[in-house]
Amino acid sequence: MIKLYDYWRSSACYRLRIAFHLKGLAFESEEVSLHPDVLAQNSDGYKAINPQQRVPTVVIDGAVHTQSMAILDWLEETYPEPALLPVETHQRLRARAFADTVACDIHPLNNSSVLKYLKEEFSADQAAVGAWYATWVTRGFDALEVHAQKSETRLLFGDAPGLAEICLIPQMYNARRFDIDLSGYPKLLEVEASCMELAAFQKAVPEAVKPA
Ligand SMILES: N[C@@H](CCC(=O)N[C@@H](CS)C(=O)NCC(=O)O)C(=O)O
Repeated sequence: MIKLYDYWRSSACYRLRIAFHLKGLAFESEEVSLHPDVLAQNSDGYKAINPQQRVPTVVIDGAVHTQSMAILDWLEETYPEPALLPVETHQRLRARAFADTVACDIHPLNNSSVLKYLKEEFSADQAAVGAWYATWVTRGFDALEVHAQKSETRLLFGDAPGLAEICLIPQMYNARRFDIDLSGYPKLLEVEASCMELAAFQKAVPEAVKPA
């Protein structure tokens, strides 16, 4: 059994929830609340588990691991079916690059502790923080829409979801939370709609796992 230190609204946790469901793996979640009034990630107890004070953390066979993309790599190596990457090497590379655009270029700039730092250290008001968020998400999505438009399949790199969708769908959820207009990304919206027809995505969606 895999243990996931999880927060319902965390997009990095959402990636792992989707992937575990796609692979058909059982996991149990323990909440680490990132809510601004709680900030459980900064508690001494959680810091002892994850010194970076972020989610997700997983415990696999008693071993503690962090970083969603590294955990997704482990997952693919350990449970190759169903595959999360295309077989053809250039398509594999493209799928990884698509996922990295979210995980390396969009998400880190929009992390809650980064936005908090902008407010606290640079006196950014809500409008400035919103503009910061919108800038990085739209620059990333503009590029991803161009790549997605080249796809001739139902989803991004085939007819089944993989690493690219696992990263994209949580970031789109996150963008809506910040009132980003996604209407300029028709292919991304189409891919999202197709993913949301699948049980693995439905079960992982934040509202489905939100603690009562
Ligand atoms: N690169 C990390 C990012 C983890 C991350 O930034 N998690 C966010 C939630 S999506 C977090 O814990 N934020 C709380 C904080 O920074 O205090 C991964 O992919 O696992």
